[in-house]
Amino acid sequence: MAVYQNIFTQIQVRGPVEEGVPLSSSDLPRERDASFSRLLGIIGNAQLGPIYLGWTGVASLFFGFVAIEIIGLNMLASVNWDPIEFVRQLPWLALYPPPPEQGINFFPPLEQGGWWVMAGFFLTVSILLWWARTYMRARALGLGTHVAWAFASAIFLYLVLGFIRPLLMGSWSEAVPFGIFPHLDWTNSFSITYGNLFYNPFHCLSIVFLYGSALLFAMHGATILAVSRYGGEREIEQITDRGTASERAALFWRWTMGFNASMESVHRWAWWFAVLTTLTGGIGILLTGTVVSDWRAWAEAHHFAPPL
Ligand code: 07D
Ligand code: 07D
Repeated sequence: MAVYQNIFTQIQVRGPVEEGVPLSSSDLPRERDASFSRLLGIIGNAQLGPIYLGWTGVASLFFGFVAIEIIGLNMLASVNWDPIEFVRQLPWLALYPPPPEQGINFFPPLEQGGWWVMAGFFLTVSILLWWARTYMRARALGLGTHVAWAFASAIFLYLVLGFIRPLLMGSWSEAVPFGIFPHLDWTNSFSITYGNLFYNPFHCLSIVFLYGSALLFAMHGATILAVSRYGGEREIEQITDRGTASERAALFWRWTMGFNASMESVHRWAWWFAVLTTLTGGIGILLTGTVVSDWRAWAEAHHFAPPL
């Protein structure tokens, strides 16, 4: 056991509540009601609360609740308001967008996708308000707005899937339904309808960045944990009073793969990989059906795939 404790990182020692630098006296009440959760720290150390809500937070939760309510009640109606069946069949229940004959009708009959349009509208408002919250809280703390712009990239893909591309195609019926397996069925049939998404080079790029994000995150998380015995996770000390942690971490990667990112640039790598996953993905979806109707045929024509 002693050997194990040396090989693996020791759990961080829990310090006092991190209150941060008070911005103004009005921020002081937020220092109350903090607790710790080792589970939320994945058996490490994480602080739970207090939370800042503000008007964007309250409004976002409200609209999100309205959206979920519309989706949930429609699903409940689809099983004749039977709560047991609702729970049993939940993963397969759906709220579908309007049928093709409705085109882009912003007010289709409720039973013809009207509920879907409403739920989509409220969900989008909720997500955009949450985005505003990430932007405004960052500015209030004097931070850069990197989190907000990364989130914006995910929202771009979401908007492409459910709003921008359906608009370009002239029909809500192109959009994704709400529902756990129904949205997977949509994903599958989208690929089949447009000639196999594997041959869409932007889908390839998106996969590169998705897999790359997981790899980078694993490398970075593991590296920092591996040097936490030298205080590697204590960023302030690492910046102001460089010890051996970041030097060893850098040396490890230089030895194993010939170069090392810096304490700063590794986060740029991570940011770009994450952002490009949904950005390239969104471009790939935008092109599908609008510019390219069959990716396998497109790939053949562009010598990206051999003739079948
Ligand atoms: C771990 C952060 C926490 C987020 C969680 C998800 C909801 C939905 C709604 C019951 C990594 C919260 C879930 C709020 C509840 C109802 C009506 C993020 C983490 C825990 N998908 N997808 C899932 C969404 C699309 C695809 C799971 C959302 C596209 C595939 C979950 C969107 C396509 C697979 C989910 C969205 C697509 C999934 C787990 C929006 C192409 C799976 C997600 C808003 C990109 C996996 C049963 C997760 C699964 C899965 C949510 C869009 C494909 C339900 C909210 C249309 C192939 N998707 N998805 O952990 O197990 O993300 O499905 O665009 O295999 Mg999806
Ligand atoms: C969905 C961004 C929006 C999410 C937001 C979050 C809430 C929840 C939560 C309260 C995920 C809002 C959150 C509302 C609040 C709480 C708890 C990001 C989203 C704003 N594919 N494929 C991708 C692979 C195939 C298909 C991307 C692999 C088949 C379609 C990714 C394989 C077919 C689409 C990817 C594979 C197919 C994709 C998604 C392998 C199906 C897309 C990236 C190994 C048979 C999407 C260009 C992402 C895309 C997409 C991976 C296979 C279809 C890289 C690894 C061939 C239709 N696929 N795929 O980050 O962008 O999504 O494509 O087979 O639309 Mg694919």
